[in-house]
Amino acid sequence: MLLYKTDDVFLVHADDGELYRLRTNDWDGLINRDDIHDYLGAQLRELSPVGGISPGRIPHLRAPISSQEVWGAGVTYHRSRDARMEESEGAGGGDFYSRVYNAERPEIFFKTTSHRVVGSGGQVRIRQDSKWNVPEPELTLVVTSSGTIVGYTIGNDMSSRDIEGENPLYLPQAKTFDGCCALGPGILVTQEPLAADTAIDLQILRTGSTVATGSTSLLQMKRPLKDLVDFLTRECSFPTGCFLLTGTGIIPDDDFSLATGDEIRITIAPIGTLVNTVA
Ligand code: DO4
Ligand code: MG
Repeated sequence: MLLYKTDDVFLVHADDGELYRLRTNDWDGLINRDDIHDYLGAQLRELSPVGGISPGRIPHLRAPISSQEVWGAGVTYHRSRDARMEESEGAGGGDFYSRVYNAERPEIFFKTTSHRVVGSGGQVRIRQDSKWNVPEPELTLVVTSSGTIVGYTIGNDMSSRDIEGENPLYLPQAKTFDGCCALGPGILVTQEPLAADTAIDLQILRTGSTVATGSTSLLQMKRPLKDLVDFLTRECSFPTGCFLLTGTGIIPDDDFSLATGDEIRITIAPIGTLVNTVA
């Protein structure tokens, strides 16, 4: 089932195709439940479907986050390793990426708190002091405070490639700035792992025309999702759970940079499409 946060209510698009309005208004409490799947199932049995709203056009949709931090895993796909080795070659940083790709310990970095996150339909930003900016379309895990993966959403880890490439120590500036992350449209709550061949697709439109596309699948990911979560939660506690972006396998060609007004569409079919424009 798919869980959506809106300005005033939380909605569930259930497997019967209907939308239901939850009675709770505690998002933190809800998405931090290890038993959220069963809890929602029990709630739905007591609720009546909401009429008049199409699941594909939910009004006042918000990012599915409240007080959680967003973290990122990096260099989890070949494509990401290669692109970053190239962009940082001049700075002597190339070797770090192949080393982390092959190491037991993954790259994990703090991305942002929720106030820099937008939902589907919101505006992401590019840094004004950067000339080379890309979206990073990433499967994103919803992790509870016990370290359990209870759901999946779509994330866009907006990144400044020239700042990252100039010096690996500039990573926090390349990754964290206002409007640096989008999450949504909702959370897929499931007890089943996602299919191994789940596809991630990117499309970028400029004044209505497609200017970049890309596709990958979870088969291309180097590390099991559980390993990423285990490293993240080893020495960090998350009182209300957290989100973990799992890395990008799609990087547009080197001559591409985002521009104001671009529309970024990221699709992971079981979850939906995350749509954002660049402010
Ligand atoms: O080390 C740079 C960032 C890696 C990243 O964000 C990714 O691979 O998705
Ligand atoms: Mg990334």
